[in-house]
Amino acid sequence: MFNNEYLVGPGRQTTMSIQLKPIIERKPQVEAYLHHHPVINRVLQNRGVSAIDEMEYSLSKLVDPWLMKNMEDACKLLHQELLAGSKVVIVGDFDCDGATSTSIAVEGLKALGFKDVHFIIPDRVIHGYGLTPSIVKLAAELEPDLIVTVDNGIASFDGARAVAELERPCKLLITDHHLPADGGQLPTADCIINPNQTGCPFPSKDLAGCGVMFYTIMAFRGYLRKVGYFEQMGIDQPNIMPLIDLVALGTVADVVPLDFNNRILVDAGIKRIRAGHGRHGIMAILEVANKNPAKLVASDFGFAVGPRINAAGRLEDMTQGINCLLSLDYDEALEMATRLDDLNKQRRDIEADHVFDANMLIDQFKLRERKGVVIHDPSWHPGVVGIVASRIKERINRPIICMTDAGSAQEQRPIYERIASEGDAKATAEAYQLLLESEVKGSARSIEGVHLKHVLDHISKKHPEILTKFGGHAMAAGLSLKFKDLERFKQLFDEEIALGVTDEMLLGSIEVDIKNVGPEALSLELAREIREMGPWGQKFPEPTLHGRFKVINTRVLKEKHLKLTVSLEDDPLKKFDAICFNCIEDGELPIGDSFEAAFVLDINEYPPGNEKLQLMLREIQDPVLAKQKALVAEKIASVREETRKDSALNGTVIKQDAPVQPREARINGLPKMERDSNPVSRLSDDMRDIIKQMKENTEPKKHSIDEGIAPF
Ligand SMILES: [Mn+2]
Repeated sequence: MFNNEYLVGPGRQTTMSIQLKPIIERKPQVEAYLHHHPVINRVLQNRGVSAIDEMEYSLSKLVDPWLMKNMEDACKLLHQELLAGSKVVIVGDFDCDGATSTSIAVEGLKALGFKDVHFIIPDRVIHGYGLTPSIVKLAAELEPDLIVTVDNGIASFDGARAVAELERPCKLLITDHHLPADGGQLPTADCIINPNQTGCPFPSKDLAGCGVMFYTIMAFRGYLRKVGYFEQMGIDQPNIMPLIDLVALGTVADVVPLDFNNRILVDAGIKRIRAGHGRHGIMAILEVANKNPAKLVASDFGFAVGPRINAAGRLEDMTQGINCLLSLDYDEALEMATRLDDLNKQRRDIEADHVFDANMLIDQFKLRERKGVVIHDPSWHPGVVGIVASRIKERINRPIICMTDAGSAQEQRPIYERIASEGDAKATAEAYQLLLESEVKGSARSIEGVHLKHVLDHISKKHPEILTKFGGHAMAAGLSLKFKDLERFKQLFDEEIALGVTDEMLLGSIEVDIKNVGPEALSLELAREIREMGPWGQKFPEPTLHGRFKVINTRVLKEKHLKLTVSLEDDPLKKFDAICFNCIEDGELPIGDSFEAAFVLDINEYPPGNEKLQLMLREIQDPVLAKQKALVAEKIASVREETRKDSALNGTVIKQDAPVQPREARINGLPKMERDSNPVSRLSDDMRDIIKQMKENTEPKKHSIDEGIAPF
């Protein structure tokens, strides 16, 4: 093996080291010859595609909805309620999958004849996730005859009981895609549709919540056709295809694996939008996001549309996102999309602010020395902690939990702070007791190989008193606990992760399809072909290549992205445009430098109408850069340490989990440099200065009197 460890600076007294992530070439899963282009052939083999028609997506190849357990019962129930003229309340969820599922349910049921359809979305802070008794209470105010959950409900035992106990009788249809509780127990409902419930033969287990609801609508339409409903009513069978763009959006935004069935759904949605037939809401969001609908790819749902919808659920109320998706008027939709875009900008600012805080806590408390990291800041926004956890995970590559006072601690902390400021010791102690008993909650993100839900299961089995609530998947989870147990939980989480994690896992790796590609792999034609072969996404990744390059030219864009002209190391004459996003903090690439990179083939369309190949560099690997990066990281850590000392001198001690000053006071206590409204770009400037200084200091010395002379 090659030595990929670089110590910082010769002879420096430091323990900091930077290791390059190994680049791993994916192995072919099949041997079949699939495509005339060797790159695409290998990409498909790597993904286990066994015949080329698996890349031809047609709705006729969708898995049969009648394979879903209880589908017949669900249709009978819906038919009964339709004939009875029932009032339906959809209970959705506050993320993009929940919003698209809700929209599909509302629009689909109305299209099939329901006249009185309403929806409610729980508030993340007030009700929490799922069909909770409090959301049932809210739904009951609308006097429904039928409650339909979408993208939630499979583990809502109390909520289902609350529906059964309603004074006014109300049926319950649960549709969900999440895993049932440990042991497979299900809540009591009139009918449950979920491909992941025990005994459901539906083969595609990766449907998102929106996919499950779309399947229910699809089956129900078939059922109504079979019983002659449309004939009796003298109406044409309604077209449900206009729902497919919602299915595509929710499926990509929920990051479920894009298995064959999901790729068919996503592809159909993308084609509809590319042809200009997307719904007003989605078209309007694409417009405010500056995306050309005719060139839409799956990742645009994940990076452009999804975040704008999600911003509503994070900062205000997902009803805004759903109203935009359901809007029947383009101008109205555009107005709503503009509002969503504003919310998304706010979300980005809040996120940058929190990420800055989190980085500071990590450096200050040397949290990189832990295997599993838990950080808590009472002022963080509960709708944003999940993204903050994702960002920090990318940086430190460890399982991480970001927590805030979203539970009862949010009410208790200001009370405690007020009493404490009044100076009555006894009252303060009592208020602090109440604060200790109150609840904090957070969002967890994991790395490859660490199953978060299992980790939390283990902790909960060994220490049943610690976690008041938790749930989730392998890569993401949510949890609540009492503030008094926080320090102990930090320890337990670290220990539990340490049991299963290896150094290799903490280092991470980069997977590519082909290593050391030559010029034949770098063409606009291939880039176009790859784009047309999509959708690419979760568990069916966009083709990623690896090559060795030489820097011909570099230019910094918007103070954070690097635009380069490069050539392949072995072929210096052919030049290629390349771009690397958000990499300026990593250091500089000198002209003439050689580096390795993992990249995807991207098409740059600026100026419009002029398509050019652009290599989108996902990861640059260069020993020189790695050294710089380590130096920069160390320098930044020391700047932060000084900042902390300064703010301590100013009387604003930032101490984790101690009673914390109101946010404004804290921010005002920081030196000017750190208080820029956009700390990320601010930091970039600092770092460029540091890099510049460093370069001056590491310029090869012409000669040195010490050189070659023994110290004795
Ligand atoms: Mn979902």
